[in-house]
Amino acid sequence: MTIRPLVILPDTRLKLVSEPVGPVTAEIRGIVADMFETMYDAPGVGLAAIQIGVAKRIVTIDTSKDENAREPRVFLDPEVVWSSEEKRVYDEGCLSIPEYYGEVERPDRVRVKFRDLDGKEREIEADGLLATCIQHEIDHLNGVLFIDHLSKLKRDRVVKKFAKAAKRDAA
Ligand code: K1U
Ligand code: ZN
Repeated sequence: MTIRPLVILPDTRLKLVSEPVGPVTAEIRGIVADMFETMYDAPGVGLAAIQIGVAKRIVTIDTSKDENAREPRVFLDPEVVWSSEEKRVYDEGCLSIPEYYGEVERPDRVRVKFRDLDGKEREIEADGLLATCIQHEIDHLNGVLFIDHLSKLKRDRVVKKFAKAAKRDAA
């Protein structure tokens, strides 16, 4: 298992639409293991494969509060099949946009269809942080960032700030 470098804004790979996973091979299992290693190290509660530069529809999540009672979840090819009318606002962060937070409104509960690491089709109903996180991660699979849900003014400001930092780091 390897901690992989995170893809950071304004890297254009974050705008890619990721590809379906296909068969669950040893390579896919290796990517998932590296995603958990990277997510726990960051630390984060979720990660989409594109955040380590892999454009496949793979998501890892662990919203447990206790480091000694981990609840790792893997979602392959996840799809929201139902969402509640009720909304919830959460001050979201993103490992690809470090130290920036913004309030995003999303459905409070969602039903998500996905495959597990045995390739078995499953469905869960999520609420609370898990619902927010899975929607944030599915957005990543479609090249959408949480800042795309903010006003143009806020989005432009943060993109400009990270573009400037990237330019400075490259010099
Ligand atoms: O996808 C990502 O960039 C990971 C992101 C997931 C997320 C967080 C909050 C709302 C929606 C989605 C993060 O994990 S940011 C870091 C974070 O929230 C956190 C880190 C340590 C402890 C608790 C939370
Ligand atoms: Zn993110």
